[in-house]
Amino acid sequence: MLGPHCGNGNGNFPGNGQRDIFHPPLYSKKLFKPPYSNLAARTHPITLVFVKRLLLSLLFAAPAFADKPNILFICVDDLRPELKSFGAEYIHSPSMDSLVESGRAFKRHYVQAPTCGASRYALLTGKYATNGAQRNNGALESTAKDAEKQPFSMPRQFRENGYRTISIGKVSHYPGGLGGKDWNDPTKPEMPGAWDLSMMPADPWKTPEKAMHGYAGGDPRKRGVSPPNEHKEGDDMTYTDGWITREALKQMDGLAETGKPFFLAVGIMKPHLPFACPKSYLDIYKDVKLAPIPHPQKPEGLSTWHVSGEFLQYAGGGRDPREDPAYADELRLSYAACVSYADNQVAQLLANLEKLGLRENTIVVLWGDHGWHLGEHDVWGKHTLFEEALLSPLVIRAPGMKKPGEKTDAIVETVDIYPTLCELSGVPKPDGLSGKSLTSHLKDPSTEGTTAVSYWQGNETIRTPQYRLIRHNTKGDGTAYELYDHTGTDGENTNLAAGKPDIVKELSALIDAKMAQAER
Ligand SMILES: [Ca+2]
Repeated sequence: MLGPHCGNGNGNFPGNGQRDIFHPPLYSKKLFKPPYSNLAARTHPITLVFVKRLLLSLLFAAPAFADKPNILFICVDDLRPELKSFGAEYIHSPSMDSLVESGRAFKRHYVQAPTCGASRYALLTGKYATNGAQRNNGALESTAKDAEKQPFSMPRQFRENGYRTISIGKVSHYPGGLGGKDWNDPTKPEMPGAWDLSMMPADPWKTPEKAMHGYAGGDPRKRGVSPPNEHKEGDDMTYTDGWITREALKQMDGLAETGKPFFLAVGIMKPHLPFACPKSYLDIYKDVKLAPIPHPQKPEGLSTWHVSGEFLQYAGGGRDPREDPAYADELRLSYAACVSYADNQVAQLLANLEKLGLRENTIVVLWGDHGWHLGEHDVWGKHTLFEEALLSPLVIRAPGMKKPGEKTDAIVETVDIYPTLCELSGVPKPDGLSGKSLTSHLKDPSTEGTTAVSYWQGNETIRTPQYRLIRHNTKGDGTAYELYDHTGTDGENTNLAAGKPDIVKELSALIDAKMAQAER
């Protein structure tokens, strides 16, 4: 199962009198006090387990865990580093930027796979994928069939060490965490034992599968008919992320009352296709003049270029962004609007954390599950091993961290997150994790990074400070590789593999050495 259905201010935090940074004028304010009593969110039977555990916890409070930090983990689907604080000056992203200002932004964070399910598999298991089943969108669901063989997931590890764990929205691959028909089968959890509660408030769209690609009014996607972008008038509840945030705020309120440490994961769906969000967010960009798309030409030689199949299943009314610059810019601004819509969800989560007095005892992670080509290399989508598809934003804010607001250029990977959160929380690290803790980077942003490996189908790549090597799953020698030098501004357009066999050999061996860590 490949990607077609899967596609995604600056200043200080409130608490010092600057709460207004969470209320940019063009964002809807009324959602900051959601009408929880009207909530009719879909809840699967795991909720019953949660309620039972909640009652038990009230009877048997666990003070031994009370000093552990909470974790608020925010996943943003298909978010490339298209944020003002990451250098995209035209983007209105004050809340994510405020997190950057008070935390540690990793400017060179690479995902393991340029597709939702496989990237999240690496995040949630902390392991590189070593076979095809772990490299596609069904990675968690398929490995969960034999729970004994599935790596011990991060939320399960926290849950078994005193944490209450809740997932709202798209955290694992399927929003709500269930596989099967309509992504809605309670007998098919993607990560058995991981969550006290896992849900997707899909109400207007009926099922998580329809919500994943939902339009205003509860309309689901119709392949070949529905447009790639839509911006109807309305508040945040017009589209899916408003529902996810409302439920997440409700759950955060409840968690704050338990007195136990929590691991609350919130999966925001935008800017994943379709680029659909309220018109007010698009209006932010009405006067923006975009710079030309960098290197929009199709690669001439061997590459992971593709025909943009995920994008082309939407109906553009006969227009193609690869041939129509005006349409390309329209889509780029729709993506930007969806980033701002996602940003307002982050705003509400952070503001609620503040309101509940939890900021000083909560680790916040913001993570994009992979990048996205907005026309670079003649691709509209992900699913390549180019920089555009593999680079995503990662921000970690830990209580008491040194030098907040200083960014790091160190190369880090998604698999590093699991051991980092274990170390910060005093939760034991399971054996066999592929990544390395990033706590040294939180202490000192000048700490050197390592290298990052990624994979897509049978092809593999490694990024070093200077090079990217891509190793294709084809027989042969120099023709099976792409080697790009990042010293200059070439942008992965000149394949140097044929002239640098020693570098190719060295980096290819490094891929093998790193991937071998997953076999331990
Ligand atoms: Ca994604």
